Amino acid sequence: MSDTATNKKAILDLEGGTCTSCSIAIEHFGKKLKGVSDIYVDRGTSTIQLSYNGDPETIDKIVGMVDRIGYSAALRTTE
Ligand SMILES: [Cu+2]
Repeated sequence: MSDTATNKKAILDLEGGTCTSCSIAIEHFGKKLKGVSDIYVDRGTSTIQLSYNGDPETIDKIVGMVDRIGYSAALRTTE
């Protein structure tokens, strides 16, 4: 899956979905997405901490996945 040399990080603001089962679902489905090397829901700050391949499309997939679960995520920062 991840044969990418670059590993970038992004933080997304998460609206809702911060209870234990939702954050587990987001992490579970997020890890299956191509280009994602690590995903972690920080319930304290209502953010998604993402390590990925740097492709904006990967961010879109995360946002879409969160949306399908019934919550919303928006990109805050990338580095
Ligand atoms: Cu929940």
